[in-house]
Amino acid sequence: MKTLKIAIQKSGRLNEKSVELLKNCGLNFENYKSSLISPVSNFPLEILFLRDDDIPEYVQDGIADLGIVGENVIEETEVEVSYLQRLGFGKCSLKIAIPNNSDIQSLAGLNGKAIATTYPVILKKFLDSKKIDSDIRTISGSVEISPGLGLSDAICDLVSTGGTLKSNGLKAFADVMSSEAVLIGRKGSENDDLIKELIQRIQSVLRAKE
Ligand code: PRT
Ligand code: ZN
Repeated sequence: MKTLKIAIQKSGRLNEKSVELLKNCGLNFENYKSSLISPVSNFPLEILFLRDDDIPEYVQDGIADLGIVGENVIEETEVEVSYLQRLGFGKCSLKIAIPNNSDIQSLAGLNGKAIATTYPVILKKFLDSKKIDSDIRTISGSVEISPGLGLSDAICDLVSTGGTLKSNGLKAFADVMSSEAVLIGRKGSENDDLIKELIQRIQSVLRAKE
């Protein structure tokens, strides 16, 4: 019998909820922080623990059959995968934010301005759709300190409580996308019997939570 592989985040904001969801589906597995792969003893499934950024490509390329990852990561990596199920956790929004004392007043005011982000692909599409031409500065983290350092006029970053923006003297200015954790698979994988069985279990866990 074939064994499916599901990729989930190894550590970070989605790890705990992903593990909890799979356990609530009745799947038995060890969750050692040191292991990268964990077999499920009562379902033909192996769990791969990965950096979230790698999950969409692993699924697209067939290294994993399924993945749990934020929609923001999928959109940014521009992969071809099927969205199988929204999971209701990891909710956040990708927003453009500006310093509290900024003189930018409208989206058009972002023309010619520097925007720091770790999401250049999504930001570019958004700005193009609004016919705005900004200088997108791709950085790998700590985006929120970049205006204070004089490195950018605005940022584009994920926001959940808004606390990070506030404590850095920034205010939300425009919504780019909203995101939550989703179950993804390869195109067409929704027709696979084992995958169907797993989706049904996930859906009943989600229904029980409503
Ligand atoms: O190590 P790995 O690469 O796997 O993890 P990571 O560091 O890239 O991602 P991680 O664990 O931080 O986030 C994983 C996913 O959680 C993201 O891709 C989103 O889909 C989702 N998520 C939900 C968030 C947030 N909420 C969130 N608030 N991801 C990041 N943040 C950050 C944000 O970037 C900012 O720095 O939290 C800060 C803002 O939070 P608030 O509450 O102050 O607004
Ligand atoms: Zn990441």
